[in-house]
Amino acid sequence: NPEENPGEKSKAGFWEEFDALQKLEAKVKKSREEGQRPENKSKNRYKNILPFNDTRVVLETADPTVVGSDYINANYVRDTLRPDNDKVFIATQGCLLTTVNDFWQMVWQEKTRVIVMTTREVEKGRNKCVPYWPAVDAYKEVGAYVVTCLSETDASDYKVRVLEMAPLNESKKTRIWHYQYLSWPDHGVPQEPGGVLSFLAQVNAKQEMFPDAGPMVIHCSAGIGRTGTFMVIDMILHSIDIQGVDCDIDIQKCIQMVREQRSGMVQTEAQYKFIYLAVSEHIQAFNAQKRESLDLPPPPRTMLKCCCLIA
Ligand code: PTR
Ligand code: PTR
Repeated sequence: NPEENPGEKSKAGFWEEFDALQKLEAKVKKSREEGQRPENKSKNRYKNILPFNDTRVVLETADPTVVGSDYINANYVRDTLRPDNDKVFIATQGCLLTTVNDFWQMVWQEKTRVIVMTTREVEKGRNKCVPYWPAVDAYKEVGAYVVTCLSETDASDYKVRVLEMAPLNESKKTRIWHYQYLSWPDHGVPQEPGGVLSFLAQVNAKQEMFPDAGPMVIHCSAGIGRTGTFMVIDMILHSIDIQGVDCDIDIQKCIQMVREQRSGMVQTEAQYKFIYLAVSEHIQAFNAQKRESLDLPPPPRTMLKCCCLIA
């Protein structure tokens, strides 16, 4: 609806749209066979959060004699609504002790250079993800690889770690950037989207420094709630940056498309609303920047309101 203003969308509006998505999701029937294998049970953090088979990441170093050894709870996710967006993500759960080596195998084979972690290791006294990286200046052997932490820097809402990864028996090595967002409140959403938007800008700037890099890996605890929220925001922002604010922005459709690749992406109505707020704020910033480059005066307040219309 072109008259809709996300900032003013009624509570019922968000609830209805999110509820419609939940009903559609219940109808998706796709195989999760690999995740359901008894051999892979210990590799799933939550027994009800399993990857679809058709988009799952298959580990290349699997032992063909060991059933399930090519399995990790991770899916490729891309914006299939926009063929011009060739960015591929991997969405995955927070590592368990049993999956740390598999996680690093995935990072190596996929040529990932940027890892985004949107959870703390422990929240409300519950383990959300084991620390799969070493402390600063230390190293950690992870299966066939060794990972060293070269540095750790604190930013306002996040930490950045520069890691170096090398196969144990080869001299080649790769740097990997680990961005951990720390300001996501337990069981909630941030009050305003500014922190997440500037975090995403940093993460994307790093990813773009490596044109040959593989998919960015994003994870939280289950790899669906916060991970889905970050991915959907990123996809929509990318569309706006390429096509301008007149492009067709449909948050509900975008979530549905992403859920066809990993189920349950965007878990709560609050996360759904947060995506609206983030997109709205980005549109305002985008328009302000455009006006500045055209040397136009700032718009009057009513105009700003129009600028955040979602078509
Ligand atoms: N289905 C869960 C619930 O309703 O509690 C979804 C959920 C789970 C939402 C955990 C948030 C959760 O918190 P966190 O993202 O901090 O793990
Ligand atoms: N069994 C958990 C639940 O439904 O509450 C699974 C779960 C846990 C789902 C965390 C989502 C969660 O949030 P996130 O994907 O953001 O880690």
